Amino acid sequence: MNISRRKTSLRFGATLAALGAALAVAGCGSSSSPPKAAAAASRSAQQVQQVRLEIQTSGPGHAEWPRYVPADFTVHAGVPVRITIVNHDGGTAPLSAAMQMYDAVAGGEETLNGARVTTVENKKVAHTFTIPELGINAVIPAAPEGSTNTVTFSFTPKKAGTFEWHCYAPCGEGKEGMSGAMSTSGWMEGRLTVES
Ligand SMILES: [Cu+2]
Repeated sequence: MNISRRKTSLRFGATLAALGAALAVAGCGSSSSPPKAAAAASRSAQQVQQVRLEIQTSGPGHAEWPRYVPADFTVHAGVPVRITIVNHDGGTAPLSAAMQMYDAVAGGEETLNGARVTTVENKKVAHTFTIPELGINAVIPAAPEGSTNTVTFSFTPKKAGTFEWHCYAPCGEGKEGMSGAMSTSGWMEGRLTVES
C-alpha cells in the first residue's frame, strides 16, 4: 500500500510538473500573440501624421495681422498627413479674379466641420493654404461670428524637400490686400518640410 501510494503520488507529481510545463509554454505563446497584434494596430493608427494649425487674429509682433500658427512644420514622405486648421478669423477675403482657381480644393481631400467639401464660395473665403509646387490647395472659409470653423486637409507627401506654402486670399494690407501678413513669412506664408 505504501509503495503503491508513493508511486501514485510520484505519478501525480510528474503529471503536475508536465501540466505546469505545458501551462508555461501555453502562457508564453498566448501572452506573446496579443501584444504583437496590438502593436500592429497601434502602428497602423499612427500611420496618419496629424498636424494642427490655428489661424489666429491676434498675437505678438503684429497684433492685427491674421496668421497661421505654426507657420513652419515637418512631416515624413510616404505617410498620409492630416492637417487640421482651426480658423478663428471671421473676416472674409474673396479671391481676386487672377487667383480664383484657389477656391477649389486640390491635391488632397478637405472637410469643413466634418463634411467633405471640394470648393468654397468665393465670397466666404477667408484664407487658403496653398503649396503650388505640390499642387496642394486647401480653402478656409471665414469663421462664424464669435466662433471658429475647422478644416481638415488630407494628402500624402511623396517627395522630400522644403516647400513654401502661401495664402492666396487677399487678407493682408494695402490696396490689393497682398502686403502685411500676406508678404511676411510666419503669418500668411511659411514652410512645409518633408523628410524622407
Ligand atoms: Cu490669409
